[in-house]
Amino acid sequence: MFNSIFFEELGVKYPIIQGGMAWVADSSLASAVSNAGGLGIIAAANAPVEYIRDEIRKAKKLTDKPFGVNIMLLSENAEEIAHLVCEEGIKVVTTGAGNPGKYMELWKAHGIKVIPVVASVALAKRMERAGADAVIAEGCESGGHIGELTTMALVPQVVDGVNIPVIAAGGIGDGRGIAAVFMLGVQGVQVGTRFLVANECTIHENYKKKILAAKDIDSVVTGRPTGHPVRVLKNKLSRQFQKLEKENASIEDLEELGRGRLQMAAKEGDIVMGSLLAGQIAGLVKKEQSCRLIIEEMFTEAEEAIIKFK
Ligand code: TUI
Repeated sequence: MFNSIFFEELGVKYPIIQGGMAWVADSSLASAVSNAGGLGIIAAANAPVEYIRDEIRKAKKLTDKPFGVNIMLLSENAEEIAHLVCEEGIKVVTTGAGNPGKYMELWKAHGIKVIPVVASVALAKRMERAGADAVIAEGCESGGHIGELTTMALVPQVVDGVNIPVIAAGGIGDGRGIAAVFMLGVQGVQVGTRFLVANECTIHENYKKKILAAKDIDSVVTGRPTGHPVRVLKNKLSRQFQKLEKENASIEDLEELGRGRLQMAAKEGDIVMGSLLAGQIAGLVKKEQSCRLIIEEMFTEAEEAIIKFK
């Protein structure tokens, strides 16, 4: 029922992309998603280039299915990663937190499918003109760095604004969410938060427990004054951010407070002073499962949701 020519051409069974979650989306998660019939993604974030090369090579050993790399454009390493994906023969690149226009020609010359994450119609149109193969329209329900619009408002406007496939992201955690955004005209979904608790996701158990215990109102957006708002689960760190923001602290002080916090949460399991990136849909995520079960369950539910209305 949820057939998508775009994903079929990529050799991907289910129209689902795993979010390029910084310090979370490694070769273990990406290969498990790809082996389960979705499109797995390794997040380059601001990790050292050699670490990302190793992760790409590990993923190649773990799956013979296509997988992609997410490039976080605010990273100092973005340019080097842009070349690395060409050297490593990566087939799909997703980008976040910026405009990847300057790399587009390079990636197209290497036959890479480019799928930028956009948070506005204007950027979606610019990306289409620059040669993007599809765009991911990401609403502010998402975890991590976000734009202003909700998925419900952004997605249909992007669908109407471009002639390339649109993939929806933000607030999609089960099959009802998939069915809903297909009604808005998309060809696929990107899911992050639900994969945080996948068996194959290597983040610290403490982080997984926080996701499983989260309620609907447990996330908050910090960092607005820096120009890079980020949705996280509430904890001592987020409260410190809010306090500094209220006191009109300098951008340097806010950035200093944020340094290294993703690794602290994901790798060390510091759920008090680490940055627990998660979407608003965390409240819906109640069980740890394999990536295969997550994907199969979500698409079965989506079909059931549609059949109800037939
Ligand atoms: O990129 C993400 N999510 C992320 S990146 C990240 S690491 C980070 N940590 C602290 C501060 C900033 C980043 C954690 N989570 N999602 C994709 C995304 N891209 N969401 C929103 C956007 C976006 C926003 C504005 C893309 C482009 C844009 O405008 C660019 C332009 O030039 O118009």
